[in-house]
Amino acid sequence: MVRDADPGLSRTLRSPRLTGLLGVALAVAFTTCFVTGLISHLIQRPPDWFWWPSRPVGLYRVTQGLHVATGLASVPLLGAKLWSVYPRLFAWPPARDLAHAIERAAVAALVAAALFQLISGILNIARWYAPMPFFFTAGHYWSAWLAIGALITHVGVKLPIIRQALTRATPDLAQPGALTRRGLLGTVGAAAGVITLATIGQTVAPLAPVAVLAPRRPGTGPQRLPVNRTAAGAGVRDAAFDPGYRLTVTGPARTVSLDLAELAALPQHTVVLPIACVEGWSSTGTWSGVRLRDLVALVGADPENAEAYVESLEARGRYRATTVPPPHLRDPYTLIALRLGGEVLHPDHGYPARLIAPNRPGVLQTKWVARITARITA
Ligand SMILES: Nc1nc2c(c(=O)[nH]1)N[C@H]1C(S)=C(S)[C@@H](COP(=O)(O)O)O[C@H]1N2
Ligand SMILES: [Mo]
Repeated sequence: MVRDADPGLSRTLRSPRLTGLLGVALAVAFTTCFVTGLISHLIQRPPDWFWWPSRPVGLYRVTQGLHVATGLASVPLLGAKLWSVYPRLFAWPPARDLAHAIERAAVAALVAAALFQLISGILNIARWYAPMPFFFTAGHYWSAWLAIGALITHVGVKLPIIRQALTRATPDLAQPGALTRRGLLGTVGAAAGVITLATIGQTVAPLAPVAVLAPRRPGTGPQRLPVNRTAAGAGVRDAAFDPGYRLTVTGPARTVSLDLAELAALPQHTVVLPIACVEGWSSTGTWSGVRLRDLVALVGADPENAEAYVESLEARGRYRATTVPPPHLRDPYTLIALRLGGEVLHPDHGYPARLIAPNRPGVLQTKWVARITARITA
């Protein structure tokens, strides 16, 4: 027998059907979040079999926007789901038999992993790393596998109950004047809606004015673009403004070192592309500069079959270098940008030169580029 703190409320509201409906919403949100997160992970650490195109230019903006939005919307859903079953989470004795023990262990793992996912994700968006004594990306990634594994186990174990709860409508037995199941689901849905509306404007520009909970919004910051890491923060101010600055490009045939005048004398191109940060914000800019494929051709690599290792003036830091894979290197939209919105790049946006490529996470759009090494891949 389950003891309950508030039998009046819970006898009417808590039911397998309520838990089942919340569970379906949560499973959809979590699965979307998992798949989009996995895509983001694979783009950043591509195994040999993985291939990510350079078009459509804003695809990553959509997948990562969904990742963060579904994660945030899961907060009220998970809260309500836990509320709907919590007397049973503390049921005594802890296990009736071995099967029950395994089932409960899977639930414990699922709850722990899900909470860990949501909390670490939110801390990362808020850029509050102090409570995370581990590298966020690794912790968030590995616990995602734990969460999805536990979720699949949980759904498998509960399938008969889920099926019954979802096919057989049980009466909505509220006392007169009390909260009904429909009312509760409406409230949870509204909470998820408000959270989405208050944050989605970080990537859906027309909703930016109502994105009151978004740490970064499109159209804000120097040159109307949010800044991730500043030039001062990266310790590159002196190197960026050094008159001796050269962009060094190395390829199979030769190495060239180009000063700013020489870079400006090469054919210039303008593209409209977003920075789409893994943290869920994105903002479109109008970038001008030299095509990466032109630079690579200059040092004797065939741009159709090459990749480029792009390094920053930034001496240390996890995001000081990146590899541009063949689809992006080939793409005429991929630039070493010198200008943003018609002006010389702001120092915080990567002056004197930064990488901007279509359909790539912001974290791979290297700022303050100093060196490019082209390698033949075919
Ligand atoms: N060298 C270097 N480039 C970098 C970073 C960095 O830390 N160092 N941060 C990246 C991240 S996480 C993002 S989202 C984009 C943001 O570009 P912005 O600051 O011009 O908007 O820059 C990327 N380029
Ligand atoms: Mo980022």
